[in-house]
Amino acid sequence: MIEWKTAKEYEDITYKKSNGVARIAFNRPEVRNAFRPKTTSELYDAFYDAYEDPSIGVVLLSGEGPSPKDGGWAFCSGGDQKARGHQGYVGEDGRHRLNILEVQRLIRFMPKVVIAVVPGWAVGGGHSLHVVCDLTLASKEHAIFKQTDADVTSFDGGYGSAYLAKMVGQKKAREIFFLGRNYSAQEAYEMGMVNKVVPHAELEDTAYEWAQEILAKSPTSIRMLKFAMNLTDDGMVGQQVFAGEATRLAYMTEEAKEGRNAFLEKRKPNFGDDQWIS
Ligand code: S0N
Repeated sequence: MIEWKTAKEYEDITYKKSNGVARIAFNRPEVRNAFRPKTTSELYDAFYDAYEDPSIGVVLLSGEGPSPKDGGWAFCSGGDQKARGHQGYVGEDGRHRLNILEVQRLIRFMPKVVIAVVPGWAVGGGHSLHVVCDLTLASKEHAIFKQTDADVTSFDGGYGSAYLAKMVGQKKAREIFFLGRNYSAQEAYEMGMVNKVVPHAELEDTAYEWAQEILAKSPTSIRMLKFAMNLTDDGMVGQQVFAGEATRLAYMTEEAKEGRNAFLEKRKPNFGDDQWIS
């Protein structure tokens, strides 16, 4: 039994923590967990908290359910089409935004593992979110993967499509986007975009177990490996993020302490002899 503690109250999402794991879940099951600008702002806020909290090493992204209307399960059905205006999604302040892309970038660039825990529909921008997560676990009975972007003229030409193609291959990615069919958890697993198909009743416990296994590993290794695997697909930004971690490691050396201290003490640094190792 996982003892989740609510980390912060929100309207459109739930946010909990337990033993090094954060759980963020869409909480609009009556619209298949579609995101409106408020949902996205809350998601960003919760992800940023998990990003900054040194006790958190793994984040689970999921969807609450079932729907009170019809009992259906969803991870996320993408942008709320009722909130869609002519330049993006319109919030209570009347402004148009495409701020789900900022959430995607935070998931991609946070030095922690993010697992998509898919209890039902993963559709449109919801499908893209599972693609950008590091790992995906899916409900055997209820998860369905589907891309409707080309049906509603609201398409993700970034990670959601181009990175998906790296994951499942060009032909399959084009089929997913051009035909917009439904794929079961097992089909998604066979394509290489799901790590494990899990009986629905065991989904959350399995995700938590995977998180605990990861938390037992070396944190530095995990973040260097995540950023190393991102690097070639993320260009100069990938290099920047990976190099930031290299700088962090350099800060931990005697050499770096000497460089800082020499500046503060207004003297020439002495980095010592025999430091030019091969
Ligand atoms: C999810 C689907 C397949 C489920 O079908 P099912 O089980 O038959 O249920 P429904 O009866 O259709 O739905 C139940 C209720 O939920 C509402 N609803 C479902 N999805 C949405 C939605 N996305 N927006 C608003 N409402 C939704 C239904 O209306 C219904 O309500 P009632 O009972 O009141 O009628 C099926 O529902 C479906 O196909 N949904 C639409 C999926 C979709 O087209 N999503 C949008 C796709 N595009 C994106 O997500 C944007 C991409 C993106 O993220 C992006 C990319 C680049 C730049 C920016 C962005 C960005 O968005 O910011």
